[in-house]
Amino acid sequence: MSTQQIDATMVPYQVLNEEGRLVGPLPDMGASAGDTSMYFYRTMSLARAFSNKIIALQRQGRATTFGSLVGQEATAIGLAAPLQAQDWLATSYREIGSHIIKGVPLTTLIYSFRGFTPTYPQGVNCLPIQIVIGTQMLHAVGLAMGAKLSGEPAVAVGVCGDGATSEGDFSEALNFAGVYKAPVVLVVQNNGWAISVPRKRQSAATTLAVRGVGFGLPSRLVDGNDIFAVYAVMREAVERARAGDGPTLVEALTYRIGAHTTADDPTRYRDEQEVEAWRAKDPLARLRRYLLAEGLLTEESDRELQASVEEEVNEAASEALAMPPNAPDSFFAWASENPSPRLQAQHTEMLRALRQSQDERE
Ligand SMILES: Cc1ncc(C[n+]2csc(CCOP(=O)(O)OP(=O)(O)O)c2C)c(N)n1
Ligand SMILES: [Mg+2]
Repeated sequence: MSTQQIDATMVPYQVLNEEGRLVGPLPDMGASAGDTSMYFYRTMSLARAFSNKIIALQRQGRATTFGSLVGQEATAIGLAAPLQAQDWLATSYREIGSHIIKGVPLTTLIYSFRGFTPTYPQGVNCLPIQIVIGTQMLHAVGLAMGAKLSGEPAVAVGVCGDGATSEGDFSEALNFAGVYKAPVVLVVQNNGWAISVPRKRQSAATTLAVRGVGFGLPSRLVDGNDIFAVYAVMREAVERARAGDGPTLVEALTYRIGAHTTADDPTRYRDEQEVEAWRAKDPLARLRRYLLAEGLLTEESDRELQASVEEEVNEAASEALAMPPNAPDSFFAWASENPSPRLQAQHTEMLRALRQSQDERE
């Protein structure tokens, strides 16, 4: 590894600084950089409105436990924006914004947070969120290896948190990706905490990005609250993978402003001062300042945009709340095309238990 390659894992890449001023070149965002910047801003706003809505529904007893997305919108949107339709996405629960970008309807997402098995549309190539910490990194590498074997020009992106990097699955994913030169980008959303465990307890390595070097992977550290930087680094990594040049590890430095989930009280383990310092680096406020200065947004058009985003989320929520619950055993349909005898036995047992509890209620 050259000194330059090590530097890329130590110094976070930044394009838009905390005051919303450009400190690096804007990435190539297609025909209109202005339109794309506004698209990023709207989708980031949508992800925040989505998070606030589900937390409100949870408080009313109408949604399940939910992990706040607030503060991490630039990473979630920036990591998915360079993907094409045939590319695969395998994420955890903190990347709902990435699923929105990939084309999963809001209604489907909200339905899943009512506790029902969602039906992701065929062709969006996005796996449902993974709660078992770290496993989706192996799924992403597997999808990438499959695409390579079948000669499809598809890239896979796997995303996990800082805590997940201590799971064996994370190291195995990096190892397989490197050895098989899989067309995959592995992203770590380092938001400082794994519930109450701080980042420094996950690894003695100076950064998580530098861990990729030991697996022979080009690795990048990026300011995860800077949408342009995340997009630039991801675009380069995705295109490298598509060109047959292999995997990349990306660590995005961000922060979870809210609670881990609706079942968590972060005041018990972290300092309010730390939260305040990160609030000043808010990814949405930063982009907003830039857009206002560029004349792409005004106070009035922003108010309209925020109102339209809220309306979109509210409409999707009304629709999702009116949908009938799917059968409790519906997830068996997704487990395997040819269920094993053991899986069939589990299905039969579940149907029996459901009938029994139904009889007991009557
Ligand atoms: C294999 C496994 N072990 C433990 C848990 C319980 N758990 C849920 S979230 C979490 C912390 C994950 O932290 P991190 O990877 O940093 O993601 P973040 O929540 O910060 O986005 C843990 C330990 C789990 N879901 N899966
Ligand atoms: Mg974390």
